[in-house]
Amino acid sequence: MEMGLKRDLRRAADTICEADRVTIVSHIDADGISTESILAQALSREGIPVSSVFVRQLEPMAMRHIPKDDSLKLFTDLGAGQQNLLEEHGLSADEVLILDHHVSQPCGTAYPQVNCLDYGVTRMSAAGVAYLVAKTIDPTSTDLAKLAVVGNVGDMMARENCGLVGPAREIVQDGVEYGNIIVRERDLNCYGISTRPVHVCLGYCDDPYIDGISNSTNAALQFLERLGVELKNPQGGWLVWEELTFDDRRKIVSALAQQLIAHGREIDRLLGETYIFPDETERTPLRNASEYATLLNACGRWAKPKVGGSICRGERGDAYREAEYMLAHHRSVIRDLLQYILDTGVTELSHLQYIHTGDRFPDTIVGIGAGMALSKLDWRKPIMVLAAMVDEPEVTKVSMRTNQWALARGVDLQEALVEASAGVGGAGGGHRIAAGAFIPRNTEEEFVDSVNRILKRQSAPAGQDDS
Ligand SMILES: [Mn+2]
Repeated sequence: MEMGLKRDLRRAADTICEADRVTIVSHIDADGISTESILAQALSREGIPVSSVFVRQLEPMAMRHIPKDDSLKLFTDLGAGQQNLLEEHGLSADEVLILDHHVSQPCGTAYPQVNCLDYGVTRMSAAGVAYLVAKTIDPTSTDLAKLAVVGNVGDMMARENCGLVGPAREIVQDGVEYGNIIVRERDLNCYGISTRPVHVCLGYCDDPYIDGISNSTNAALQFLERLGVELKNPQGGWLVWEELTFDDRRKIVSALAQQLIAHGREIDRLLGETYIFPDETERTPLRNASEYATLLNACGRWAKPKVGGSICRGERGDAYREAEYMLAHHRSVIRDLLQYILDTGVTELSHLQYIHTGDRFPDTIVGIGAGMALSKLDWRKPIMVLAAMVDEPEVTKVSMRTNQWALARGVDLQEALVEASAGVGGAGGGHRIAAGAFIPRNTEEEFVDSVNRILKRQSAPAGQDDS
C-alpha cells in the first residue's frame, strides 16, 4: 500500500482511539451504510461510545442533524467536497475527521482526512477506507472486510474492470482468509446470481447486451433449454445461477460467448468476479456482494438506513424482513420509473438527452432510473433526469448518467454539473460517470442548455475550435 495512505490511516486510527466518543455522519447509500457499520462495530469493540447520523447528502439543511457536542465528528462517504459547509457550521479541525473517496474541496480550515483519491486510488469506496482504518485500529478485525466489499461493489467500483482491483481487491483477500468471502473468478457478470432463476437473471442482463436474450426472459429460457442444462431442482423449483454445477455454468457461458460473437459484440464484459458470502443463507439477497448492496440501497432509498445498519451488524429478524419488503417495493418503483422514461421519451439536444419526471417519483431514485434507461436509449448521449422535490418546491433535483464509451471521449459529468449549477446558483457534484445537482426551479431551461454546451466542449478534440 502507498506509504502516504498508510500514514493517513495510522493518524486517523489514533485520532479515533483518543476520542471520548464519536458521532458518525454517513451517507444513506449502500457504501455509506456499510461504512457506518464497519466503523461503529470497530469502535464498539474498542469500548468507544458511538452514535450515528445518516444524511441524503451533506447540504446546509442537513447540518442541523449534526449534534453540537464534544464528540469527534466522523464524516464518512461525504464531507471531502463540503468542507466549507463544516467550516460555516463552526466545526474546528480538531473535532472533525473525514473518511471519503470523493473529490476534495479544501477550505480555510485544514480538516484531517483520509481520501484514497489523494493517492491515485480511484477504484475504492468509503467502505474500503473505513475498513482500512478499522484494520489499523485492530489487525484482527478482518471479519469486517465483507462489509467493505459490499460497499465497494455497491458504489460500482467493480464495474469498469468486472471485478475489484488494487487496494479494494486486497480487502477481498482478507475476507477470503477470514472465511466469509468466496471469490468466483470468471463468473457470469450478471445481477441476481443468488436469487433469480437463471433465465430471469439473463433476461434482465444488459451489460453486456446479448442479442436474443437481453430483455426477454422467455427467449432466455428457450436458449437455456436448448443447451440441455439442469435448470430445476428435484422438487421442481428453479435453480439460481449460484447453484448450477460448474460444468453447466461453463456450458452456458460458452454458449453466451458464441451468441455475442455471432452478433458482432465484444465478449469482454460477459465474465466478471463475483463475491459470495458462505455464511449467509442460500438464495437470499445477502448471499453475494451486489445483491447485498442492493438490499442496503433499498433501505437508504426509503429513508431507513438504520435498518440496513442492523443487517450489517448481523440482525436477521425484523430488520431483515423490513429490508426485504423495501427491496421488493424499490424494484417495482424503479421499474415504473424506467417504463415512464421509455414511454414518455426524452428530449434530445446535440450532446445530451433529458426528461423531466415532475413529482411522479421520489427524487432519490431518479438517478438509478436514468442509468437503466441509458442502455435502452441512445447510449452515446449522457442522460439527464430532472425531478421536483416534494419537500422543497423551489428546488429541482438533477441526475445524470453516462457510460465508459463517453468517458473515453472526454465526458466528465461531475465537472459539467458543478460548473453549470454554479452558473444558476445551484450546487452539483458526483463522479465523471454519474453526477447530480440541485438547482433553482426557475433556471431549468438555462441549466439544461448550459450542460449541453459544456458536454460539447468536453467531447471536442483537443486543439479544435468548437465554436
Ligand atoms: Mn461512496
